[in-house]
Amino acid sequence: MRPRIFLLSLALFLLSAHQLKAEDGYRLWLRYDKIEPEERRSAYLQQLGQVFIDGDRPILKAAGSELASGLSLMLGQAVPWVQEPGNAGGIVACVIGKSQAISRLISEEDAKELQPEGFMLLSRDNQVAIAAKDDKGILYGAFHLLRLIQMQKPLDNLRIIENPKVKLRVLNHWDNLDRTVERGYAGFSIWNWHELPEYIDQRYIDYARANASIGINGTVVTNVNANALIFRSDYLEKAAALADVFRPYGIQLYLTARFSAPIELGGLSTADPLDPQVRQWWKDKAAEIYRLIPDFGGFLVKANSEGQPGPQDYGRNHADGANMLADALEPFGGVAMWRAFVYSEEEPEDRAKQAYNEFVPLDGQFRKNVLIQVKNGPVDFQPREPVHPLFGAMPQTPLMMEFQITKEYLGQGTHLVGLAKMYEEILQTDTYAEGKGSSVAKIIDGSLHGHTLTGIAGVANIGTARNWTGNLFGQADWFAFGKLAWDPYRSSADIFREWAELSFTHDPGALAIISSMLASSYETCVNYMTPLGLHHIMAAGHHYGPGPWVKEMSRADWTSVYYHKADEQGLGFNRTESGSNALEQYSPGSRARFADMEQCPLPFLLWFHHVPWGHVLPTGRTLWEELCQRYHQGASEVGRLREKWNSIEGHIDGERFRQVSMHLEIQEKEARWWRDACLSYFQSFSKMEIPPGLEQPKQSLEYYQSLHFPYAPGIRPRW
Ligand code: GCW
Repeated sequence: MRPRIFLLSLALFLLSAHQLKAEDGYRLWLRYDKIEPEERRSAYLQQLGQVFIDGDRPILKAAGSELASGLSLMLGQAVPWVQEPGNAGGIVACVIGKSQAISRLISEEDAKELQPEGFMLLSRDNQVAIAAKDDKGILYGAFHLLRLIQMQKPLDNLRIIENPKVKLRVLNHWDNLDRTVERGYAGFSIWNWHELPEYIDQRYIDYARANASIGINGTVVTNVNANALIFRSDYLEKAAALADVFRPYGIQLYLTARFSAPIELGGLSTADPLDPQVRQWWKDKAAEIYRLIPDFGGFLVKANSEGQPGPQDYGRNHADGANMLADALEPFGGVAMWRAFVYSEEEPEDRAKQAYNEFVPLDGQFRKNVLIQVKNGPVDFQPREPVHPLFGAMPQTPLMMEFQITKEYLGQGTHLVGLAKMYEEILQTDTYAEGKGSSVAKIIDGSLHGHTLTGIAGVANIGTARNWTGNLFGQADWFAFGKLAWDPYRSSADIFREWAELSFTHDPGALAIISSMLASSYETCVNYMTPLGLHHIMAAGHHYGPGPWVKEMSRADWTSVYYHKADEQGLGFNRTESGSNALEQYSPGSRARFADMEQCPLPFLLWFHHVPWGHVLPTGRTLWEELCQRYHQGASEVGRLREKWNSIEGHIDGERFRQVSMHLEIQEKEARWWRDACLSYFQSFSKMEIPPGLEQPKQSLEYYQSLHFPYAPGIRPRW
């Protein structure tokens, strides 16, 4: 059969787009700039003249176009892709080079190492091959190869095998149907419900490409604070149009399910999960969705939490609710992702304990296609939390990790904070659930308790901002999420280095600086916001800026004073046996780390202990001195971040350099504000002086308390 040559329309589009918009961040890490110098380009051309793919199924077509356009742009000459059918042995293959004899490159032994969605990159005799068990593997392999070339790595004697360690790698968009984004700091929702399904924004395609390039294979396009309208047939058609865009990129679409939808949309009088009519309503709804979206992923549900309806409204439990939805999805292969971020109308004595109390008794009662989605920490995406005690405590249930990529509590749109460091810290935490070596990563990838259905979710930081994430360095967090979802054991250092090189420059000195900025920025942020285990001391509502004084809210566990418990004696939440005993929810191994005030690691000290102001810490300083020290250190380190960035000015294009500079300037100002506001407030309890040598707050506590920010984004305005 004569190979069919596909037109390089995408390549041409990208070429012209690149010339118009030089470096505004739109291209993310998929920049495909022309390789320089010319000799290097020609060396690649020896190996990469043409792309042969054994099929023209949609995902293979997407891989072919991406390879052809990426290679054409980087090599400065058209690299076509052709369909080359039929490779034996259940392997899908793609060969890049001058001829297509794939069988010479891949042995049966090699092929055995491949798992679903995994890929292998091999090279020999001026040929590079991508082999996989399925089309998605080819797509991921194509992006991997393009990345190697972007980073100008040699392609000789390649033998790379990568299999994803987690099955469902999904973004959660907290996007409302009116296009506002809850906790979004990058503009409005990219889903234009008004113009869908007819108008397909190029952004949808580029969004899918970006996600596929880092292995993300699912997306929940609606907010967990859900609107039942998404299940109306007109909205479903719009969602189906998005699913059609995502499909060739291996991305499944999911929707959030409002538990009361059978009442609101279906006209029923109840949403009781044991009511036959309700159950039938969900079955019919699932069938309707699958008619429109045959590869629909399933539902994500927030129930009985922060006012959302749920099974407890009818005296049922989370398993009753989740199982009802799982039963509706099961005939079609869908999953129900049920969130463990719950807290009820009645205030518990410690909110950090509630999810564990509600879910652990249900272990073993969930259907096979239910995953429980658990935030990384027990309170709420704080700058630093100990790991959620549910990890390891429900061995019979697959637990999904939920990370927040959007920085609700970590500086929102203006702060540079390399979140991979936080994700890594959590994933590598030993839960001691099955003895030493029971890391969170092993729970998430299913290996600790033998689960094959596994997942990880990230609350997206994506919006209509031209550079997608508002803060340019937010792109690094999106990238890192994908990388860690694929392989939760990867090191943040590798990820930072890779992102920096794909995004900015090949200069080793500049790369070292950008990577070090990302690496240190997390600890820096924790220091100027919530050092030593402090948490939930942000301003109320929008959570922008400091608000340790917040105490008048409709419920105590929304206030700051509930969490820091500052008084004349000291600071911190006693969660030991003599306090709320949240510690009891951890396995004995973890408990032992935290139980003793003298031994407790300093990053978690005030999370677990109420510590006297004058108590001397292992650093030799009193608690008060250490607190002052850390707040000051954090704020001054932002100054160093700025210096570092300024030092690489010549290596970064003007527009992106300025974007980051301006944000760093804001970050420094805000870090000082955090420091001064918090220390002034805590000083009103400690009654101690800020140690000599450290800058004194410029303003009074009353001044900091009087500040208001009606324009802070992220929630629906209430003013
Ligand atoms: O972090 C909190 C946010 C809410 C969010 C909630 C949740 C979507 O402040 O805006 O609601 O968590 O995770 O459900």
